[in-house]
Amino acid sequence: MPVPDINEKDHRLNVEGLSIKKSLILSVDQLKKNFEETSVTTAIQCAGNRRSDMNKYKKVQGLMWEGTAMGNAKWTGVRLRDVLIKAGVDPNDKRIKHVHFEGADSDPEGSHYGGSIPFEKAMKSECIIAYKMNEEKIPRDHGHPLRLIAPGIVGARQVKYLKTIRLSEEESPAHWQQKDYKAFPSSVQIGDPLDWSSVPSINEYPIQSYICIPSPGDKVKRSEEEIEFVGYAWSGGGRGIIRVEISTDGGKTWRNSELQQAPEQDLVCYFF
Ligand SMILES: Nc1nc2c(c(=O)[nH]1)N[C@H]1C(S)=C(S)[C@@H](COP(=O)(O)O)O[C@H]1N2
Ligand SMILES: [Mo]
Repeated sequence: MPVPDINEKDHRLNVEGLSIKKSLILSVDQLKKNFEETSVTTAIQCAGNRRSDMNKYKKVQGLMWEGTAMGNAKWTGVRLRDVLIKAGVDPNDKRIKHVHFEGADSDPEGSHYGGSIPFEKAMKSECIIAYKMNEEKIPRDHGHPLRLIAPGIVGARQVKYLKTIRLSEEESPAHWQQKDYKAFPSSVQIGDPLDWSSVPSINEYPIQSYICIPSPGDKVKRSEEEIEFVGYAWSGGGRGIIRVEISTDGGKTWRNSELQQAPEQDLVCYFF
C-alpha cells in the first residue's frame, strides 16, 4: 500500500483491547521519554523470499522475489513488553493469546495493514517498538516513525508506521494474517478455491539459504581451480545454522562451507 507521509509530532500509538480498561495513547516523544531504550540487531525476511526459485518447481502466487527480500539492521526503541505492562496488561493473563498490530497505511476502502504475533512472543524482551534503524530515524520506506520488530518472525508481522496495538484471544483478522503468506498442500493448484482457515499462518520461518555469488545466470569456467561461493543461511525463531553444504554436481557430492556469524547479530543469521 502507499507509504504514508507521517509527521512524527502528530503520530499517536494506541494500545487497547482485551484486559485494558482505558486505552493508552502515546506520542513518539512520550515513548522515548518514559521507557527504557534498547536495541536489537536482526535479519528480517519476507515470507515470500525466493518465490521465483520456488516458482521453478511449482507455480506460486505473489511478487516474484529472488533471494533479496531480506535485510539486516540494528533497531533501537523500547520493549513492547514494557509498553503493554504500562497499559495495564498482566503478563500472566491467560485470556490474552495474540497481539495485533496496525499500520497507518491503508487501502482505498480504509482497511489498515495489519498482523499479529502470539502474546507469549510479544512479552519477550527482544520484541521492540523501534524508532531508529541503524542509529538514524527510521527511513520512510522502512516504517517512520514507529515499527514493530519481532525478531525471528516473518517480515509481514514487523508492522511499519505502527499506530495501534490490540490484545486479543484471536489472531489478527487482517487480510495479511488470514489470507496471505500461507502454504497449501501440493495437491492444491493455483485457481482452486482456497480454504484459508484450514492452514495456519506463518510465524517463524523455516530454514532458508541462498547463494549470492555467483548469482543465477553467472558463468564460471570449469578450468578455474577455485570458485568462491558466498551466501546466507537463516532459520526462523533464532534457531541458528549448524552447517551449509554446497554441491556443484546437482547433488551427487557435497562440500562443507565456512560459516561466519553476522556481526553484532542478536539472533543468528550466518554468512557462508
Ligand atoms: N504498515 C506496513 N507494514 C509492513 C508492510 C506493509 O505493507 N505495511 N509490509 C510487511 C512485509 S510483507 C514485509 S516483508 C516487511 C518489509 O520490510 P522493509 O520494507 O523494511 O524491507 O514489512 C512488513 N510491514
Ligand atoms: Mo513480505
